Amino acid sequence: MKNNEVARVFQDIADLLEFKGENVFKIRAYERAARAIEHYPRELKTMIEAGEELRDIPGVGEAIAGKAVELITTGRLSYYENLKNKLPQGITNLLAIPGIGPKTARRLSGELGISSVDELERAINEGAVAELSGLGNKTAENMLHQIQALRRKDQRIPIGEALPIAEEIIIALGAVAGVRNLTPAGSLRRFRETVGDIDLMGTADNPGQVVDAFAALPQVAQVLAHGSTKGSVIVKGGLQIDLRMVNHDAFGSLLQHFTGSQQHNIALRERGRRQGLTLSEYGITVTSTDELEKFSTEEDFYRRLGLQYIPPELREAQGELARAEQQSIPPLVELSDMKGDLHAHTRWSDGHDSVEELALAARDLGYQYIAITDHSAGRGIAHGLDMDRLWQQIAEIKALNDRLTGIRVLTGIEVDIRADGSLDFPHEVLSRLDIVIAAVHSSMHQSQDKMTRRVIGAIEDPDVDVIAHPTCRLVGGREPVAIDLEAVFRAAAKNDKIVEINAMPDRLDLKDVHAFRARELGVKLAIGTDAHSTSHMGFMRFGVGLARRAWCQPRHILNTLPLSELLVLVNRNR
Ligand code: DGT
Ligand code: CA
Ligand code: CA
Repeated sequence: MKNNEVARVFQDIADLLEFKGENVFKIRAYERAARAIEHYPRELKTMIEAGEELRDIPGVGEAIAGKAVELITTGRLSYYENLKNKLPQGITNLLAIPGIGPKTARRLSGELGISSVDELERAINEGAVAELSGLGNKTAENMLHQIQALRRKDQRIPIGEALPIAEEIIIALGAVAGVRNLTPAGSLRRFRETVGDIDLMGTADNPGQVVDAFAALPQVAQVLAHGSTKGSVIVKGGLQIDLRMVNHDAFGSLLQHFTGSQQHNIALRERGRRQGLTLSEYGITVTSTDELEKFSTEEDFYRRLGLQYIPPELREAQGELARAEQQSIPPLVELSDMKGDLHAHTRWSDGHDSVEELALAARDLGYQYIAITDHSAGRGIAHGLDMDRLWQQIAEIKALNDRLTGIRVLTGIEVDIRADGSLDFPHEVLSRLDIVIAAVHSSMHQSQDKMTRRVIGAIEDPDVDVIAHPTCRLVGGREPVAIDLEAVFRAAAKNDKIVEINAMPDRLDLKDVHAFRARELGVKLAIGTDAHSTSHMGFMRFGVGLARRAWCQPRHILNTLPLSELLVLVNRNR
């Protein structure tokens, strides 16, 4: 059972206790634990297996730690089951709808017999909910909106789809006179792997004009709200976009507020309260005098609170405030730090472009090097290279390096780790290449034990430099393979091997919390795009965003090294 599932159970418990009218401190304790567990960078399951204490997690007390252990080791929690059994069925689903508190839920269930979201929707459409005394049409309509929003939220959009849409709209709105600072906020700016919606912020001489242009965009399928400073639309394809515009001098607090995360903002507001300050999207109010201070930049906003600037990717309420207070947030890796791409495919295997086309694209991106890592001819991989074709490719790369200036093409391979743990190519071949990345592409349903040994075997092979996409998961698609990442990371650290952050937005593998843990264990990471065409090389920014969420600095990322230092490192075993 994963952390977010555990967190959901504790949040449910909090809601059920509230429904019952229980002690507020007890309710808060479950809520706090749910949040702490949801954002905790390590899987609780792994901690339990390692015999570590869950009580050490801030926000998790003795009683809740015990319940977490029961839940994770047995898959169920008797306390939770008992609680649910004593309450009307389906009540949890109603409580999950924003705006429906325990009191309303009790009436919907008691007076109308509603026990599911679908039943509630039907009752609203039939007018039964509006007829409940004290509720009325407006409340019922609002519930309907919340249900629809909730359904949309269920279908989160991968960042790889959302960011280009946001950028397209930013370009279109940039044509309005007097507009400035148009930028994504929310989870998109924090580089979460999926987003519930797109939040856009900006400033303008005349904010209303920009909102008008927004509502009139050809991409828009439905306008949900249209005011003088904000608008909300659904674009074709079903994604919601919220736009907020203010005058130029108040941009910093607006952007800060709507970048979130909500938990980060809650912690920040709490801190402000202790300083006698009230925080909002409009600025900071000195509580005693009611005087509003405006901020044109986020830097100024954080400085006013005595804090170092906090990069959006870190705003997840995971200790970033304490670090900002000590001015000790490190400089995170940036796209401009990247000196090359270490994972790319050409027409030699299943890519679309030639080695030369990739090399020139890499040079255009300002890189010093690109590694060509086509597939080996393992079973199940189309057009993998056999030894003969690999030698031909190496000769082509050698000739290319003699001809091209300003970019070095590294020879490489994405060698398949077979089901039995052996590699597709022998030492004689692998030792001739600049860089060897190894990855699993088949037999993905092996037991955790077997898979873990399979990957660690590759890590211990002296010819292997990098383990690519270690969990094989696909965002919103294939589940990760069963693998003990903690053990993989420890083996990588011990053998001085590199683990990949695969930047392809469908993969993002390692994911943020795992990259965080790998870095903590001293594992060196590499960001590879897994490009199958020159256009995919732009995926690097997604990998960098993910690495930043894992608090990575340039020194944690192999391919921030200049060519000369990189070559020393990957050739150390050859
Ligand atoms: P998402 O859209 O689910 O991927 O996540 P976010 O973080 O983008 O959340 P969203 O779009 O609901 O709100 C954007 C930010 O606005 C959020 O991170 C914090 C801030 N915010 C301000 N007021 C509220 C509020 O009343 N509720 C929520 N959820 N967020 C708020
Ligand atoms: Ca959002
Ligand atoms: Ca939003």
